[in-house]
Amino acid sequence: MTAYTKFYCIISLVMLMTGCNPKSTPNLNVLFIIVDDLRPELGCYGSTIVKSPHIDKLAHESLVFDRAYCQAPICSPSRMSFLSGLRPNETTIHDNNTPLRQTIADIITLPQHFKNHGYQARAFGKVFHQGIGDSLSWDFYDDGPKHRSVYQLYENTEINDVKDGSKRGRPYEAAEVADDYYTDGIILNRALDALDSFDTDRPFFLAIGFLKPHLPFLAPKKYWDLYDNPRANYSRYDEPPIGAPHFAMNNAGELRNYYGVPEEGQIPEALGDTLFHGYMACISYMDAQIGKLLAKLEELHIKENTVIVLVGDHGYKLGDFNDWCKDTHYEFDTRVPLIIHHPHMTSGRTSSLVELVDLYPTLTDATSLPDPEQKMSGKSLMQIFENNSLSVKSAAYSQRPRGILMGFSIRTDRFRLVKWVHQSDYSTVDFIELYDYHEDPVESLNVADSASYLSVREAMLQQLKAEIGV
Ligand SMILES: [Ca+2]
Repeated sequence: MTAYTKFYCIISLVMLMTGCNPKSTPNLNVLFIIVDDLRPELGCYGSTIVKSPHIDKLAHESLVFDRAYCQAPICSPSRMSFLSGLRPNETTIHDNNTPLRQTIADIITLPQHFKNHGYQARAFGKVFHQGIGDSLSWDFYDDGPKHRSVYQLYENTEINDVKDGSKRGRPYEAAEVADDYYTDGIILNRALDALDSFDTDRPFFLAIGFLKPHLPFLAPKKYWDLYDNPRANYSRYDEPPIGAPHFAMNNAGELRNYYGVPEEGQIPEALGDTLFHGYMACISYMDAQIGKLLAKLEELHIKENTVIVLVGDHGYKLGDFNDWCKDTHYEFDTRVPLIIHHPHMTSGRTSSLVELVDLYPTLTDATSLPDPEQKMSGKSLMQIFENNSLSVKSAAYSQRPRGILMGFSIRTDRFRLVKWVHQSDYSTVDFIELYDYHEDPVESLNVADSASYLSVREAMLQQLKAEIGV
């Protein structure tokens, strides 16, 4: 029982003694907002480039986690982890195609747990990965529309007729259309309808999966017009870490699937400028939808009874490390935005190390539900609301395969170690990376083989073994 749960029990006891029935206290709703491929590129995280006023306003009323890390730096493995409360080595899901129940058939997912406790559980957009949604988790879910289904300009829809069938469409678009011509406006409308139609005598667990700023960067032109060559104001780190293995980067693999992007070699600077602009435009577009969602909560007078979580499923590189997109163990790809608004708790920010796998026990704790009778690999973060300097764990972990290898990363307050082992035999170590953020905040140098770091390396390997078993 955490301090927060104890607090709630004491309140309930006082209510009983004073004649109030605690059962008349309604359970808190949960609004769970997952944003696809959003790194902490937000005003509330210090970005001076992006315009994100609505998320910034939410952050001002919330606890902002400055050091939150995903457990896998790509979409589905990350989501499967935090929606199940298990780590990737426990879900054994490392791709975007494997359905949850194929590997952990009897798991009670986070939304399913709330549904089992009387909540109305609905999902719209990309919550689980699209196409492999989990019907047991919800009363109702709709995981459309897809990323690539809503080009608006003829020049881009026409590409579908002329491009190589293995290619996707153009990686960006700015059409003069209303918000709901593109994906996130459509998802927002479905979410607003859901909020209007929930029974008012039962709490809800509403999950919204916004698709932007995931590729392709499609957003109404008015959001592109908020920026004028924004990359000119961005200081990027051009080179990957010295001493890192060649396979650590992902070579912009996902981006190269799109029309007009070279299949190898450098991403041209002019194209990079447009893509950077598109990522910022898509954040502002998604941010505007979140503004409408939060305004609806206030209009319905339910914000005061609702826990709101906003999270990115993993980070992103925008030419950083001479690379694009996600899928590495480095800070750009594993560090995510995490904002939790609790109507009964104070706002603020914390630099406590936390993981997305902590969301499941945090939300049960935040709503005073019991934990499910199954393994929970995360920890409740509710105590951090009471003491924002509190440390609930000493490290964050991530996992990602690369070819025949599997990479396991441990990130502590000061260091990150990545251990690359053979997938067929985890005892066979291929490569070790170690970064010291006090001496090298941008991960420019792998010091794993430096004599002065041997004791750090050994201690982190032991901690990884103890926690993850590798
Ligand atoms: Ca994603």
